[in-house]
Amino acid sequence: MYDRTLINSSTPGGTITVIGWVHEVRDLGGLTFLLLRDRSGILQAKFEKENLSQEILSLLDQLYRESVVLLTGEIVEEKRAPNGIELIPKTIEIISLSDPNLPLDPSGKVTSELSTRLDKRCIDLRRPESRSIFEIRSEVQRSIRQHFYDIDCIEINTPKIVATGTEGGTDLFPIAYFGKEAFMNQSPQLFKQLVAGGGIERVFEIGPIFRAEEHNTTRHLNEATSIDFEAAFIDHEMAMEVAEEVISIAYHSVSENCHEQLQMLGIQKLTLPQIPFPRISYTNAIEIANESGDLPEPLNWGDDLSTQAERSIGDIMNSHYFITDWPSEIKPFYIQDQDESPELSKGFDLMHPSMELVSGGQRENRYEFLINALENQGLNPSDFEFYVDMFRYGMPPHSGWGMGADRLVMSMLQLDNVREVVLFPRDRNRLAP
Ligand code: AMO
Repeated sequence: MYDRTLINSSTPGGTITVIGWVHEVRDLGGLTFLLLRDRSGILQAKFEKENLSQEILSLLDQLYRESVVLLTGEIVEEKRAPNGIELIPKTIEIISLSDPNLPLDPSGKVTSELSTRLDKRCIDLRRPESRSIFEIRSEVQRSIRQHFYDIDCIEINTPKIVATGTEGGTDLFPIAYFGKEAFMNQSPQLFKQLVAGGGIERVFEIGPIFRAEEHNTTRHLNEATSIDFEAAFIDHEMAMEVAEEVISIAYHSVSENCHEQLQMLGIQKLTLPQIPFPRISYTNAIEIANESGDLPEPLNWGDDLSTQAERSIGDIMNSHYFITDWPSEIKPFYIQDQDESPELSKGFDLMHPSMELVSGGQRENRYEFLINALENQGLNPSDFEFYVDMFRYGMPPHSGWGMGADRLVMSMLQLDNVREVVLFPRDRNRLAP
Protein backbone atom coordinates (compact mmCIF):
# COMPACT_ATOMS: atom_id res chain seq x y z
CA MET A 1 0.00 0.00 0.00
CA TYR A 2 2.75 2.43 0.99
CA ASP A 3 6.41 2.22 0.06
CA ARG A 4 7.57 3.00 3.57
CA THR A 5 10.72 2.54 5.57
CA LEU A 6 10.40 1.34 9.14
CA ILE A 7 11.79 3.76 11.67
CA ASN A 8 14.38 1.35 13.04
CA SER A 9 15.78 0.72 9.55
CA SER A 10 16.08 4.42 8.64
CA THR A 11 19.71 5.36 7.96
CA PRO A 12 21.27 8.61 6.74
CA GLY A 13 21.32 9.26 2.99
CA GLY A 14 18.61 9.32 0.33
CA THR A 15 14.96 10.23 0.58
CA ILE A 16 12.63 7.98 2.55
CA THR A 17 8.98 7.77 3.52
CA VAL A 18 7.96 6.95 7.08
CA ILE A 19 4.43 6.52 8.38
CA GLY A 20 3.19 6.32 11.92
CA TRP A 21 1.55 8.03 14.85
CA VAL A 22 2.44 11.49 16.13
CA HIS A 23 3.95 10.64 19.50
CA GLU A 24 4.64 14.23 20.48
CA VAL A 25 4.84 17.69 18.89
CA ARG A 26 7.16 20.30 20.43
CA ASP A 27 6.85 23.85 19.12
CA LEU A 28 10.00 25.80 19.97
CA GLY A 29 9.19 28.99 18.05
CA GLY A 30 11.29 28.81 14.90
CA LEU A 31 11.59 25.02 15.14
CA THR A 32 9.00 22.30 15.51
CA PHE A 33 10.02 18.80 16.54
CA LEU A 34 7.64 15.99 15.73
CA LEU A 35 8.27 12.57 17.24
CA LEU A 36 6.87 9.91 14.94
CA ARG A 37 6.22 6.41 16.22
CA ASP A 38 5.71 3.15 14.32
CA ARG A 39 5.87 -0.44 15.53
CA SER A 40 9.67 -0.38 15.37
CA GLY A 41 10.50 2.79 17.30
CA ILE A 42 10.42 6.57 17.50
CA LEU A 43 12.00 9.03 15.05
CA GLN A 44 12.54 12.76 15.50
CA ALA A 45 11.51 14.98 12.58
CA LYS A 46 12.71 18.58 12.57
CA PHE A 47 10.76 21.35 10.83
CA GLU A 48 12.50 24.73 10.41
CA LYS A 49 9.60 27.10 10.04
CA GLU A 50 11.37 29.66 7.85
CA ASN A 51 11.89 26.96 5.19
CA LEU A 52 8.30 25.69 5.23
CA SER A 53 5.48 26.44 2.81
CA GLN A 54 2.27 27.94 4.16
CA GLU A 55 0.53 24.64 3.43
CA ILE A 56 2.91 22.61 5.61
CA LEU A 57 2.75 25.20 8.38
CA SER A 58 -1.04 24.94 8.49
CA LEU A 59 -0.89 21.13 8.46
CA LEU A 60 1.50 21.21 11.42
CA ASP A 61 -0.91 23.42 13.32
CA GLN A 62 -3.68 20.84 13.07
CA LEU A 63 -1.60 17.92 14.26
CA TYR A 64 -2.61 16.43 17.55
CA ARG A 65 -0.89 13.52 19.24
CA GLU A 66 -1.82 10.11 17.89
CA SER A 67 -2.77 11.40 14.45
CA VAL A 68 -1.40 9.20 11.67
CA VAL A 69 0.93 10.99 9.26
CA LEU A 70 3.21 10.23 6.35
CA LEU A 71 6.51 12.11 6.14
CA THR A 72 8.92 12.10 3.23
CA GLY A 73 12.37 13.54 3.64
CA GLU A 74 16.01 12.98 4.25
CA ILE A 75 17.58 11.31 7.26
CA VAL A 76 20.61 13.14 8.65
CA GLU A 77 22.90 12.44 11.56
CA GLU A 78 22.08 14.48 14.64
CA LYS A 79 23.82 13.58 17.88
CA ARG A 80 21.25 15.36 20.02
CA ALA A 81 18.33 13.35 18.58
CA PRO A 82 17.11 10.22 20.44
CA ASN A 83 18.65 7.62 18.05
CA GLY A 84 21.43 9.88 16.71
CA ILE A 85 19.46 10.59 13.51
CA GLU A 86 16.65 12.89 12.51
CA LEU A 87 14.37 13.38 9.55
CA ILE A 88 14.26 16.66 7.62
CA PRO A 89 10.79 16.38 6.06
CA LYS A 90 10.05 17.67 2.58
CA THR A 91 6.39 16.70 2.58
CA ILE A 92 3.84 15.82 5.22
CA GLU A 93 0.52 14.12 4.58
CA ILE A 94 -2.14 13.68 7.23
CA ILE A 95 -3.61 10.21 6.89
CA SER A 96 -5.92 10.18 9.91
CA LEU A 97 -6.42 12.97 12.42
CA SER A 98 -6.83 12.14 16.09
CA ASP A 99 -9.35 13.73 18.41
CA PRO A 100 -7.28 15.87 20.80
CA ASN A 101 -9.11 14.44 23.84
CA LEU A 102 -7.42 11.06 24.24
CA PRO A 103 -9.07 8.57 26.62
CA LEU A 104 -5.66 7.62 28.02
CA ASP A 105 -2.04 8.66 27.63
CA PRO A 106 -0.34 6.34 25.13
CA SER A 107 3.12 7.46 26.26
CA GLY A 108 2.32 6.03 29.69
CA LYS A 109 3.48 9.19 31.49
CA VAL A 110 0.01 9.56 32.94
CA THR A 111 -1.15 6.19 34.28
CA SER A 112 -4.70 4.91 33.83
CA GLU A 113 -6.79 2.35 35.68
CA LEU A 114 -6.76 -1.16 34.19
CA SER A 115 -10.49 -0.91 33.48
CA THR A 116 -10.02 2.27 31.41
CA ARG A 117 -7.15 0.64 29.54
CA LEU A 118 -9.28 -2.41 28.78
CA ASP A 119 -12.23 -0.27 27.68
CA LYS A 120 -9.90 1.55 25.26
CA ARG A 121 -7.59 -1.38 24.52
CA CYS A 122 -6.89 -0.13 20.99
CA ILE A 123 -5.23 3.00 22.39
CA ASP A 124 -3.71 1.09 25.32
CA LEU A 125 -1.82 -1.11 22.84
CA ARG A 126 0.10 1.98 21.78
CA ARG A 127 1.73 1.96 25.23
CA PRO A 128 5.06 0.16 24.91
CA GLU A 129 4.40 -1.86 28.09
CA SER A 130 1.13 -3.28 26.79
CA ARG A 131 2.60 -4.03 23.38
CA SER A 132 5.53 -5.79 25.07
CA ILE A 133 3.19 -8.09 26.97
CA PHE A 134 1.51 -9.27 23.78
CA GLU A 135 4.81 -9.64 21.95
CA ILE A 136 6.00 -11.85 24.81
CA ARG A 137 2.75 -13.80 24.80
CA SER A 138 3.18 -14.41 21.08
CA GLU A 139 6.73 -15.68 21.69
CA VAL A 140 5.44 -18.01 24.43
CA GLN A 141 2.86 -19.51 22.07
CA ARG A 142 5.29 -19.65 19.13
CA SER A 143 7.94 -21.50 21.13
CA ILE A 144 5.44 -23.92 22.63
CA ARG A 145 3.94 -24.69 19.21
CA GLN A 146 7.43 -25.28 17.84
CA HIS A 147 8.25 -27.63 20.70
CA PHE A 148 5.11 -29.65 20.10
CA TYR A 149 6.06 -30.03 16.43
CA ASP A 150 9.57 -31.06 17.52
CA ILE A 151 8.15 -33.87 19.67
CA ASP A 152 6.04 -35.15 16.80
CA CYS A 153 2.63 -33.72 17.72
CA ILE A 154 0.13 -32.36 15.25
CA GLU A 155 -1.99 -29.29 15.94
CA ILE A 156 -5.73 -29.91 16.09
CA ASN A 157 -8.89 -27.80 16.37
CA THR A 158 -11.80 -29.21 18.29
CA PRO A 159 -15.39 -27.87 18.50
CA LYS A 160 -16.22 -25.03 20.84
CA ILE A 161 -19.96 -25.74 20.77
CA VAL A 162 -20.54 -28.98 22.62
CA ALA A 163 -23.29 -31.14 24.10
CA THR A 164 -21.67 -31.92 27.48
CA GLY A 165 -19.46 -30.40 30.15
CA THR A 166 -16.35 -32.20 31.32
CA GLU A 167 -14.98 -30.14 34.18
CA GLY A 168 -18.00 -30.09 36.53
CA GLY A 169 -21.51 -29.03 35.61
CA THR A 170 -21.85 -25.75 37.48
CA ASP A 171 -19.62 -23.49 35.42
CA LEU A 172 -21.08 -24.17 31.98
CA PHE A 173 -22.31 -21.50 29.57
CA PRO A 174 -25.52 -22.74 27.92
CA ILE A 175 -26.24 -21.51 24.40
CA ALA A 176 -29.20 -21.68 22.04
CA TYR A 177 -28.55 -24.36 19.43
CA PHE A 178 -31.56 -25.07 17.18
CA GLY A 179 -33.74 -26.18 20.06
CA LYS A 180 -31.13 -28.56 21.51
CA GLU A 181 -29.22 -28.23 24.78
CA ALA A 182 -25.70 -27.02 24.02
CA PHE A 183 -22.82 -25.32 25.79
CA MET A 184 -19.59 -23.47 25.11
CA ASN A 185 -16.75 -25.94 25.63
CA GLN A 186 -15.01 -26.01 29.01
CA SER A 187 -12.06 -27.93 27.64
CA PRO A 188 -11.12 -29.91 24.51
CA GLN A 189 -10.80 -32.89 26.87
CA LEU A 190 -13.02 -35.53 25.30
CA PHE A 191 -12.13 -34.59 21.73
CA LYS A 192 -8.37 -34.56 22.20
CA GLN A 193 -8.64 -38.01 23.79
CA LEU A 194 -10.69 -39.32 20.87
CA VAL A 195 -8.13 -37.98 18.39
CA ALA A 196 -5.00 -39.13 20.24
CA GLY A 197 -6.55 -42.47 21.20
CA GLY A 198 -8.15 -42.76 17.80
CA GLY A 199 -4.85 -43.13 15.99
CA ILE A 200 -3.17 -39.78 15.50
CA GLU A 201 -1.41 -40.53 18.81
CA ARG A 202 0.18 -37.15 19.61
CA VAL A 203 -1.79 -33.91 19.44
CA PHE A 204 -1.94 -30.40 20.81
CA GLU A 205 -4.36 -27.51 20.63
CA ILE A 206 -4.10 -23.86 21.65
CA GLY A 207 -7.61 -22.53 21.84
CA PRO A 208 -10.36 -20.92 23.91
CA ILE A 209 -12.09 -22.56 26.85
CA PHE A 210 -15.19 -21.12 28.50
CA ARG A 211 -15.95 -21.22 32.21
CA ALA A 212 -18.95 -19.55 33.78
CA GLU A 213 -16.87 -18.83 36.90
CA GLU A 214 -19.01 -17.21 39.56
CA HIS A 215 -16.35 -14.95 40.97
CA ASN A 216 -14.34 -12.09 39.55
CA THR A 217 -10.79 -12.85 40.65
CA THR A 218 -7.42 -11.67 39.40
CA ARG A 219 -6.63 -15.08 37.90
CA HIS A 220 -9.94 -16.36 36.54
CA LEU A 221 -11.39 -15.52 33.15
CA ASN A 222 -14.70 -16.55 31.65
CA GLU A 223 -12.91 -17.13 28.37
CA ALA A 224 -9.36 -18.39 28.79
CA THR A 225 -6.81 -19.83 26.37
CA SER A 226 -5.85 -23.41 27.04
CA ILE A 227 -2.74 -25.17 25.75
CA ASP A 228 -3.77 -28.81 25.55
CA PHE A 229 -1.58 -31.85 25.01
CA GLU A 230 -2.62 -35.48 24.63
CA ALA A 231 -0.62 -38.54 23.60
CA ALA A 232 -1.24 -42.26 23.29
CA PHE A 233 1.13 -44.82 24.83
CA ILE A 234 2.48 -42.46 27.47
CA ASP A 235 1.74 -42.51 31.20
CA HIS A 236 1.13 -39.57 33.52
CA GLU A 237 4.82 -39.41 34.47
CA MET A 238 5.77 -38.85 30.83
CA ALA A 239 3.02 -36.27 30.44
CA MET A 240 4.46 -34.43 33.45
CA GLU A 241 7.86 -34.33 31.80
CA VAL A 242 6.35 -32.79 28.67
CA ALA A 243 4.58 -30.15 30.80
CA GLU A 244 7.74 -29.05 32.60
CA GLU A 245 9.70 -29.02 29.34
CA VAL A 246 7.08 -26.80 27.73
CA ILE A 247 7.28 -24.30 30.59
CA SER A 248 11.07 -24.33 30.56
CA ILE A 249 11.16 -23.78 26.79
CA ALA A 250 8.71 -20.87 26.99
CA TYR A 251 10.88 -19.14 29.63
CA HIS A 252 14.09 -19.77 27.68
CA SER A 253 12.62 -18.46 24.42
CA VAL A 254 11.29 -15.29 26.03
CA SER A 255 14.57 -14.76 27.84
CA GLU A 256 16.54 -15.13 24.59
CA ASN A 257 14.23 -13.37 22.14
CA CYS A 258 12.41 -10.67 24.11
CA HIS A 259 15.15 -8.57 25.76
CA GLU A 260 13.61 -5.22 24.88
CA GLN A 261 10.14 -6.25 25.91
CA LEU A 262 11.33 -7.57 29.27
CA GLN A 263 13.28 -4.35 29.90
CA MET A 264 10.18 -2.36 29.05
CA LEU A 265 8.34 -4.26 31.80
CA GLY A 266 11.14 -3.63 34.29
CA ILE A 267 12.42 -7.23 34.21
CA GLN A 268 16.21 -7.11 33.91
CA LYS A 269 16.60 -10.87 33.76
CA LEU A 270 13.95 -13.57 33.67
CA THR A 271 14.55 -16.21 36.34
CA LEU A 272 14.56 -19.50 34.44
CA PRO A 273 12.80 -22.39 36.15
CA GLN A 274 14.98 -25.44 36.75
CA ILE A 275 13.61 -28.79 35.58
CA PRO A 276 12.71 -31.36 36.76
CA PHE A 277 10.28 -29.55 39.05
CA PRO A 278 9.94 -30.94 42.58
CA ARG A 279 7.02 -33.33 43.11
CA ILE A 280 4.97 -33.50 46.28
CA SER A 281 2.00 -35.72 47.00
CA TYR A 282 -1.46 -34.31 47.69
CA THR A 283 -1.24 -35.70 51.25
CA ASN A 284 2.03 -33.87 51.75
CA ALA A 285 0.54 -30.68 50.26
CA ILE A 286 -2.33 -30.78 52.74
CA GLU A 287 0.14 -31.20 55.61
CA ILE A 288 2.26 -28.26 54.43
CA ALA A 289 -0.83 -26.05 54.11
CA ASN A 290 -2.12 -27.04 57.55
CA GLU A 291 1.27 -26.53 59.19
CA SER A 292 1.66 -23.05 57.64
CA GLY A 293 -0.79 -21.62 60.18
CA ASP A 294 -2.25 -19.42 57.38
CA LEU A 295 -5.56 -21.26 56.91
CA PRO A 296 -8.72 -20.12 58.72
CA GLU A 297 -9.61 -23.81 59.21
CA PRO A 298 -7.44 -26.89 58.65
CA LEU A 299 -8.02 -28.85 55.45
CA ASN A 300 -9.14 -32.47 55.65
CA TRP A 301 -7.88 -35.24 53.40
CA GLY A 302 -10.21 -35.22 50.40
CA ASP A 303 -10.74 -31.44 50.34
CA ASP A 304 -9.71 -29.47 47.28
CA LEU A 305 -6.90 -26.97 47.87
CA SER A 306 -8.21 -23.49 48.62
CA THR A 307 -6.57 -20.40 47.13
CA GLN A 308 -4.99 -19.67 50.49
CA ALA A 309 -3.67 -23.23 50.73
CA GLU A 310 -2.13 -22.92 47.24
CA ARG A 311 -0.42 -19.68 48.30
CA SER A 312 0.92 -21.12 51.56
CA ILE A 313 2.33 -24.20 49.82
CA GLY A 314 3.73 -21.98 47.03
CA ASP A 315 5.54 -19.80 49.58
CA ILE A 316 7.27 -22.87 50.97
CA MET A 317 8.05 -24.50 47.61
CA ASN A 318 9.18 -21.18 46.10
CA SER A 319 9.43 -22.62 42.56
CA HIS A 320 7.25 -24.47 40.09
CA TYR A 321 6.25 -27.86 41.50
CA PHE A 322 3.91 -30.78 40.89
CA ILE A 323 1.21 -32.10 43.19
CA THR A 324 0.62 -35.82 42.53
CA ASP A 325 -1.44 -38.67 44.03
CA TRP A 326 -4.71 -36.74 44.27
CA PRO A 327 -7.74 -38.45 45.78
CA SER A 328 -9.65 -40.06 42.91
CA GLU A 329 -12.95 -38.58 44.07
CA ILE A 330 -11.82 -34.96 43.49
CA LYS A 331 -10.35 -35.63 40.04
CA PRO A 332 -12.58 -35.77 36.93
CA PHE A 333 -14.08 -39.08 35.74
CA TYR A 334 -11.62 -39.36 32.84
CA ILE A 335 -8.57 -39.64 35.14
CA GLN A 336 -7.47 -43.22 35.88
CA ASP A 337 -7.20 -44.54 39.44
CA GLN A 338 -3.89 -45.89 40.63
CA ASP A 339 -3.52 -49.66 40.24
CA GLU A 340 -2.35 -50.39 43.80
CA SER A 341 -4.36 -47.70 45.65
CA PRO A 342 -7.58 -46.96 43.75
CA GLU A 343 -8.51 -44.20 46.22
CA LEU A 344 -5.62 -42.25 44.64
CA SER A 345 -5.57 -41.10 41.02
CA LYS A 346 -3.02 -40.80 38.24
CA GLY A 347 -3.83 -37.09 38.01
CA PHE A 348 -1.44 -34.23 38.70
CA ASP A 349 -1.38 -30.45 38.92
CA LEU A 350 1.60 -28.30 38.02
CA MET A 351 1.78 -25.23 40.21
CA HIS A 352 3.51 -21.87 40.03
CA PRO A 353 4.12 -20.60 43.59
CA SER A 354 1.23 -18.18 43.12
CA MET A 355 -1.34 -20.36 41.29
CA GLU A 356 -2.22 -23.55 39.42
CA LEU A 357 -0.98 -23.61 35.82
CA VAL A 358 -1.69 -27.14 34.59
CA SER A 359 -3.94 -30.11 35.31
CA GLY A 360 -3.51 -33.49 33.71
CA GLY A 361 -3.11 -37.18 34.16
CA GLN A 362 -3.32 -40.62 32.72
CA ARG A 363 -6.79 -41.26 31.31
CA GLU A 364 -9.14 -44.14 32.01
CA ASN A 365 -8.97 -46.10 28.77
CA ARG A 366 -10.85 -49.24 29.92
CA TYR A 367 -14.50 -49.20 28.86
CA GLU A 368 -16.05 -50.76 31.99
CA PHE A 369 -13.93 -48.67 34.34
CA LEU A 370 -14.93 -45.52 32.46
CA ILE A 371 -18.64 -46.33 32.79
CA ASN A 372 -18.13 -46.92 36.53
CA ALA A 373 -16.18 -43.68 36.92
CA LEU A 374 -18.98 -41.68 35.27
CA GLU A 375 -21.62 -43.32 37.44
CA ASN A 376 -19.56 -42.84 40.61
CA GLN A 377 -19.49 -39.12 39.90
CA GLY A 378 -23.25 -39.00 39.42
CA LEU A 379 -23.01 -38.60 35.62
CA ASN A 380 -25.08 -40.47 33.08
CA PRO A 381 -22.90 -42.48 30.64
CA SER A 382 -25.54 -42.09 27.93
CA ASP A 383 -24.93 -38.30 27.96
CA PHE A 384 -21.36 -39.11 26.92
CA GLU A 385 -22.21 -41.81 24.41
CA PHE A 386 -20.22 -40.35 21.51
CA TYR A 387 -17.13 -40.56 23.73
CA VAL A 388 -17.65 -43.67 25.82
CA ASP A 389 -18.70 -45.80 22.86
CA MET A 390 -15.32 -45.31 21.20
CA PHE A 391 -13.66 -47.02 24.16
CA ARG A 392 -15.12 -50.29 22.88
CA TYR A 393 -12.89 -50.26 19.81
CA GLY A 394 -9.30 -50.45 21.04
CA MET A 395 -8.53 -47.35 23.08
CA PRO A 396 -4.81 -47.27 23.93
CA PRO A 397 -3.46 -46.05 27.26
CA HIS A 398 -3.04 -42.27 26.94
CA SER A 399 -2.26 -39.19 29.01
CA GLY A 400 -2.23 -35.45 28.65
CA TRP A 401 -2.81 -32.09 30.25
CA GLY A 402 -4.24 -28.58 29.88
CA MET A 403 -2.23 -25.46 30.68
CA GLY A 404 -3.67 -21.96 31.10
CA ALA A 405 -1.77 -19.82 28.56
CA ASP A 406 -2.97 -16.62 30.21
CA ARG A 407 -1.78 -17.76 33.63
CA LEU A 408 1.54 -18.92 32.22
CA VAL A 409 2.28 -15.44 30.83
CA MET A 410 0.86 -13.66 33.88
CA SER A 411 3.03 -15.67 36.27
CA MET A 412 6.12 -15.40 34.05
CA LEU A 413 5.86 -11.60 34.02
CA GLN A 414 4.73 -11.44 37.65
CA LEU A 415 1.68 -9.37 36.77
CA ASP A 416 -1.00 -9.07 39.38
CA ASN A 417 -4.03 -9.40 37.12
CA VAL A 418 -4.59 -12.00 34.39
CA ARG A 419 -6.50 -9.39 32.37
CA GLU A 420 -3.17 -7.66 31.65
CA VAL A 421 -2.20 -10.51 29.33
CA VAL A 422 -5.55 -10.91 27.54
CA LEU A 423 -6.36 -8.54 24.70
CA PHE A 424 -10.09 -8.38 25.26
CA PRO A 425 -10.82 -10.21 28.51
CA ARG A 426 -14.19 -11.72 29.30
CA ASP A 427 -15.27 -11.53 32.91
CA ARG A 428 -18.59 -11.09 34.68
CA ASN A 429 -18.66 -7.38 33.92
CA ARG A 430 -16.94 -7.29 30.58
CA LEU A 431 -18.52 -8.30 27.28
CA ALA A 432 -17.14 -5.47 25.13
CA PRO A 433 -14.77 -4.62 23.58
P1 AMO B 1 -8.50 -27.51 34.40
O1 AMO B 1 -9.95 -27.25 34.55
O2 AMO B 1 -7.69 -27.62 35.65
O3 AMO B 1 -8.22 -28.86 33.61
O4 AMO B 1 -7.87 -26.38 33.49
C1 AMO B 1 -6.51 -26.47 33.07
C2 AMO B 1 -5.82 -25.13 33.27
O5 AMO B 1 -6.50 -24.11 32.54
C3 AMO B 1 -6.41 -22.89 33.25
N1 AMO B 1 -7.75 -22.41 33.57
C4 AMO B 1 -8.10 -21.11 33.65
N2 AMO B 1 -7.40 -19.97 33.49
C5 AMO B 1 -8.03 -18.80 33.66
N3 AMO B 1 -9.33 -18.69 33.97
C6 AMO B 1 -10.08 -19.80 34.14
N4 AMO B 1 -11.39 -19.69 34.45
C7 AMO B 1 -9.47 -21.08 33.99
N5 AMO B 1 -9.91 -22.36 34.09
C8 AMO B 1 -8.85 -23.14 33.84
C9 AMO B 1 -5.62 -23.16 34.52
C10 AMO B 1 -5.80 -24.64 34.71
O6 AMO B 1 -4.74 -25.22 35.44
N6 AMO B 1 -9.40 -31.05 30.93
C11 AMO B 1 -8.47 -30.64 31.97
C12 AMO B 1 -7.04 -30.69 31.49
C13 AMO B 1 -6.53 -32.09 31.20
O7 AMO B 1 -6.67 -32.97 32.07
O8 AMO B 1 -5.99 -32.31 30.10
C14 AMO B 1 -8.83 -29.22 32.44
O9 AMO B 1 -9.48 -28.48 31.76
O10 AMO B 1 -4.27 -22.81 34.29
